[in-house]
Amino acid sequence: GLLIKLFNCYDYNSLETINHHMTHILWIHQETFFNLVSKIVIGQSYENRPLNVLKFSTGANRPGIWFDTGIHSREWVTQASGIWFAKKIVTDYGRDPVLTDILSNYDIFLEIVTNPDGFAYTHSNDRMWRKTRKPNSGSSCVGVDPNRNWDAGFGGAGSSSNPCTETYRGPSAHSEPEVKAIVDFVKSHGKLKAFVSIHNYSQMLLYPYGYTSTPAKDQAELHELARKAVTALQSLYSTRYTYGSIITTIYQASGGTIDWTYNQGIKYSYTFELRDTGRYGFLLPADQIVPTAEETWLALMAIMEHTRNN
Ligand code: ING
Ligand code: ZN
Repeated sequence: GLLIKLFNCYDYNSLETINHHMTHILWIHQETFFNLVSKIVIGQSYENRPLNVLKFSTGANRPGIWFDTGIHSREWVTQASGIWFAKKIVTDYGRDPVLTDILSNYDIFLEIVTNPDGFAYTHSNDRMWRKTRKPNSGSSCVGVDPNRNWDAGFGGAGSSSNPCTETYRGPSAHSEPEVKAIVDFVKSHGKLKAFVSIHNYSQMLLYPYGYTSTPAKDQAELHELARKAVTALQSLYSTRYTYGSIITTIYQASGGTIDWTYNQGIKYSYTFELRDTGRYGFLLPADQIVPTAEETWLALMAIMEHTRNN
């Protein structure tokens, strides 16, 4: 029936259905655990959609852990996993001692549809749309790559000045409202300790840097934690991940999200590339959503545990 359709995690959902999921999570869990989860709006997209962030919190003035999914709109398994993570958090709080302890010390922020204009467009017009939907002056091509738009090596190699390419960096750093909203949030929060930005596909766990081959000063620790996280992920369904810095593991990319957050002082800055390695790519079958989310959660827990212990 309708309810089963509305709240079915096992399929890819429209923006409206994802918003229904979020409302449902808010209703149920505000009754059960008063105030565990709330919704904050950190800004508006170019097409004036709210930029919604779920906040999981059990006390005031806590440091924070950030997760985002769907900054590239066509990466549908990420938004779908984001919904699963939200349900997992509200289900496991008070039951899983490790998550409960993390939530006794940290707030968790989760932006599920980080590029809502692009996401709506992947449903209405072009399943393979990656960028934002802001027009570019002097060009008939639309959109900016929101993972090349950050003020970290902005304009360098591994990004494009051509608005008609998939890696167009935009006219200036933080030109995209979807990016600027996160920048403002990170700065005003001031106490984020981990920042994880989730993409697909390639089965990789990446840490800074992407714009330079100079190693991050915490490279040894980031590498060891990546190894632990990938080991945890692999323990469930034997999914193999590679890991390392962005530039040495995937390719050089300038203006990326986690290079900026790392330079802001958020040591545990990571990017995931979820399933698969290219057989289905962005068109990952829906029956892989739950296993992908489940295994990824184990890696996220490893990152959160390490953050709590350090
Ligand atoms: N891959 C990422 C991209 O934006 C990446 C790889 C990750 C680049 C982190 C820079 C920083 O190209 C996908 N699939 O989007
Ligand atoms: Zn991506």
